[in-house]
Amino acid sequence: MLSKPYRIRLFEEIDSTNTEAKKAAIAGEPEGLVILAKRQTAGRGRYGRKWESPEGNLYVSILLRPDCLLHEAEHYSFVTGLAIYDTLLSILPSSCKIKLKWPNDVLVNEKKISGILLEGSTGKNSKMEWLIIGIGINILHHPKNALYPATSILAESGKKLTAEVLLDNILFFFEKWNEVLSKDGFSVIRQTWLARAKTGKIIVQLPNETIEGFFIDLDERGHLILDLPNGSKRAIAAGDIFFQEREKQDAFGY
Ligand code: BT5
Repeated sequence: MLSKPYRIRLFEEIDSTNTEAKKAAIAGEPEGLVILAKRQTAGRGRYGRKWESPEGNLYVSILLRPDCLLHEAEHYSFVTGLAIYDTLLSILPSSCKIKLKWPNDVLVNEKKISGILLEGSTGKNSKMEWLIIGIGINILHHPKNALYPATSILAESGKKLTAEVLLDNILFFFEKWNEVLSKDGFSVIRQTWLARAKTGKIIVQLPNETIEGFFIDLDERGHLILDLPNGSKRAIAAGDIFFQEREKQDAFGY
């Protein structure tokens, strides 16, 4: 649980809400700061990839100072995924199929509607000093040629929501799942996340390797457990996954 209520700072335009939150963290800002921007000029994904950030979508970063170790901070990616899932469930028509995609995406009707970017810094003994949770949700716009097929709330439901309404919901559900993490630990988060996730036959793209296998589980760290064709198992800490039936072309066409 956060010791203080959220303090929302709104920007018309910013390079990246994560970068702004990071500056505040380094300057000693207490946790609970929320950086919200109408548009970003240098929105980032993982590995320095670009996050398309025109006006009309949600771009937000939350500053936390969790009392945990580096590997435990990864759990917040799953907490955030569950909060986005609940938010979309409360907004979208029931005909929309919402799925979590490892490690940091939310899909609606098989397309990416949201991405999460965690950035943090550790001090002594690998304890977290600060953690920034960056969230992008496509409300009105989505890219046409993304790494993974993309969509928006407008495209899936015809609804034109504001980023503020969406953020209220995100923070509400984030607190709910954050409390579950504090009280019950990662196992409940993990089980719930898995029950809402897209699993199955996948291709994993790593920087120097492409692996095929069956996504069967998450371990205690949130790493993906892959069942390999030779019967062995392999834990994957980070990477991009593509589901084999429909997305083989996307996986190699980027
Ligand atoms: C992510 O990265 O999915 C994390 C995105 C986090 C964005 C938020 S916005 C607020 C905060 N401030 C920031 O600067 N960032 C965070 P990744 O899994 O690496 O996916 C990036 C890939 O998604 C890109 O290479 C594109 O192919 C695709 N992409 C870019 N913009 C997109 C969009 N708006 N919707 C869907 N896909 C997109």
